[in-house]
Amino acid sequence: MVRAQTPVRLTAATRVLEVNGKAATVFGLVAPGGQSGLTFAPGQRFSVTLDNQSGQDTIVHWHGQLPDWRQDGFPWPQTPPIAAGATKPYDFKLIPGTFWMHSHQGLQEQQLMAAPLIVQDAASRAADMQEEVVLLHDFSFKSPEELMRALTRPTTSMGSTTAKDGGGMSGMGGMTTGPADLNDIDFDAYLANDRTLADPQTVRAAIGQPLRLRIINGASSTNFWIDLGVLRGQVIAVDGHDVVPVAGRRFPIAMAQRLDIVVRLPAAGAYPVFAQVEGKSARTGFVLATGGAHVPRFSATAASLAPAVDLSLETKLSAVVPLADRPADVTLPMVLGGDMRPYRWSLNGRVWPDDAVSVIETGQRVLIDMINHTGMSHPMHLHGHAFQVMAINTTPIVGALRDTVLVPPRGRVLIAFDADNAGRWALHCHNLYHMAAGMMTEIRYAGVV
Ligand SMILES: [Cu+2]
Repeated sequence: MVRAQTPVRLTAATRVLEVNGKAATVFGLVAPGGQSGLTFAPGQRFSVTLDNQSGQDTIVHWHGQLPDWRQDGFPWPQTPPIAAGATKPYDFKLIPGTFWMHSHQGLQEQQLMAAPLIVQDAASRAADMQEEVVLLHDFSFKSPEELMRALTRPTTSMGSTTAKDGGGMSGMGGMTTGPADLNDIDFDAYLANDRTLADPQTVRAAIGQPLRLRIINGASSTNFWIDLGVLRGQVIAVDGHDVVPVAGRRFPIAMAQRLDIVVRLPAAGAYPVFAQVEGKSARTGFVLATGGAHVPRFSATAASLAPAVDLSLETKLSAVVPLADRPADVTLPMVLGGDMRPYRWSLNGRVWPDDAVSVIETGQRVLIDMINHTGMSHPMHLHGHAFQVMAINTTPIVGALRDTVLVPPRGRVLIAFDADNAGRWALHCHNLYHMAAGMMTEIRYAGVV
């Protein structure tokens, strides 16, 4: 039986968090029950009324979902931001998996206007597996505008919690030929579901029972390593799309990516799951514990620095349902350029909004050949399509389906998608500050105006 859905009200709001013992006013995307974000049952549509109570103009992007472009949540001229106090209705077919939503307006994402968007599928529902959703974020008591000004100001004098120390570190992922440059910003805290390791979320789970972690990297400018400690996990999906399971204890997650990891607790006790910042000892996390187990305090500082997030996992991934095997109709070269000084990031030498539009046609198999000429990695996100990773540094793979892929320093990643969603679509670096400094372009279907 198909029931008409009553639209869910999602409120873009402000809220107050306590971080490191201090109050901070941030944004949120809040469901009627007060929880962050939305969870949909199998077969439900994204029938939502977005109520903008944030006090600012905003627009919210349904990251990884495949709506009509006018509902995608990008501030095109045809789809302007929602004014403060206004509402906007949405209705589109959902695809199952771990997704998220975030503001695509200015730098609001840094102020935590981000939340999970979970769509259960019938099989995982039937398995009745315990699930936990964890949204990671980076946090600063400074405003994002202040952080951006520190990055773009011409001098190099920067405060300790604002700017990077400038040194960078050697890439350890085997992809780089020169020093990699990590972490544009030194944040005041890193959050897992709004909490630090001083007061982490504790999830109670039974011994031996499978537990599905849906981990979302909602950070604006931070790549993490997920460290399961003594637990061993299996990655079963990335960016909401099922992969042939990959086992391990440490997995990289770039900005905007998601990892679905199944773990089991081997015995009574408390098991921390850390998210450690690449190039740093700083970490956040949460705790899995059996009923009644004592949960000790876990340090927010790891014993050693984490290496650069790399493509070590990517090379092992393959989609459960890959794209059909067919030749490409068009290949779009995409050169990732730019530098820290001046702080400007480009695609094919152009800086948004002065970008060169790539025009494609419905029905084409499109390749994008991304070549990174910079000393930083860039998590590249394409709106409106799931793409498959086809080659890493010219080595072909039958990779994962994704919506965001990391292109390492001086690395090269080839992706493919089928042009089946006519519209205007953004392709951009998901480092918020790189995007704001120009690393964005448009892929437009011929005939769309
Ligand atoms: Cu970037």
